[in-house]
Amino acid sequence: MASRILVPWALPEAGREILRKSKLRVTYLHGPAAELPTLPELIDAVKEADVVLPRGTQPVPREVLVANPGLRGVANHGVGYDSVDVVSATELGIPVTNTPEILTETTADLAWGLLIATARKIPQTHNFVISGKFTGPVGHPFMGMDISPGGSNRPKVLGIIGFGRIGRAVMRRSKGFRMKVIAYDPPLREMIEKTGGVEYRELPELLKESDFVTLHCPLTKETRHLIGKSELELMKPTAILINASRGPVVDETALVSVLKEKKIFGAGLDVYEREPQLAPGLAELENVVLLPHIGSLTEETRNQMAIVAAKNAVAMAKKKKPRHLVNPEVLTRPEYLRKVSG
Ligand code: 8YV
Repeated sequence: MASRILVPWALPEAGREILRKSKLRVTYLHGPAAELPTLPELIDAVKEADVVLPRGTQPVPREVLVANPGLRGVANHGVGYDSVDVVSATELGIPVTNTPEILTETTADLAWGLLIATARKIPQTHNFVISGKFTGPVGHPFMGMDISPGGSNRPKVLGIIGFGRIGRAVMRRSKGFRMKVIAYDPPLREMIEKTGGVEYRELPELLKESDFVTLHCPLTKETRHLIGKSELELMKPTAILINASRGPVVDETALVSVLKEKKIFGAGLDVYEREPQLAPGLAELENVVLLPHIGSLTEETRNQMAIVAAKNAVAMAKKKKPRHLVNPEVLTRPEYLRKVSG
């Protein structure tokens, strides 16, 4: 009997084509307007699947993983996999894959777009013009912040938290703005110190020194609320925070109060602590730019992510070792070996 792949969302056509060509049995589970299934619906559907291909950020908790003892793969459509209970998956002998590298440059572009839009109040001034209020020269409250050395000829300091592929891609883009780059990422300290054009800083020093702080770390128990009230209060009153990583890295309620009190200049967010809900008061602030998690949202990138996730799913459905395993230790677990030997 052909293996079964469950896709609990509206996977782009490029991915569907890979699944069609695999001749495996594929079930799509989502609403007419691409609404995601509820957790109970997902748990029910997984009972009839060998592999599940969730959308990035779509929760795959332990309840889903234990619903089918025969489940032998989770192929995540996304580089971040905090939405999947990987510890339980490994324990249950279930390999988990992601889609790295493809979206690195696309997400770094978006982080820069968010940084420039926040520093120069682009959405606010756009709304001002389209509302018919532009009747002559403008000044406060649209006064922006320089990213390049600007009038003071002082190089601005870019503080990168998380120096993985996307963090490094953000650094590459800073060259054009002649910025001084500092970075914080304890596991990658040695690499940072060996990398030209960037200096290592401990977190408090980075927060005090930076004109722009940009987050590019995965969401883990170490990075949850890495940026809370005390960290935000170390930042300069002229500083800007950018988050295109994961919402819970920042204590969003603390951020709202710091922004309300104008203790920092502004924030640009693409992700939220209780996504898609926003912390109370965030949407009312004038010193923020808020995007709906579009970091990787380009045609080319999402199609390529769909292709890679589909290929990972097909490999695991065919009991082959997939690329982009995030829990390679699963390959030696008896629970996994039992599933793929049968
Ligand atoms: C989402 C992302 O996964 O890759 C990630 O980690 O956050 C995004 O690309 C995206 O929403 C795709 O489903």
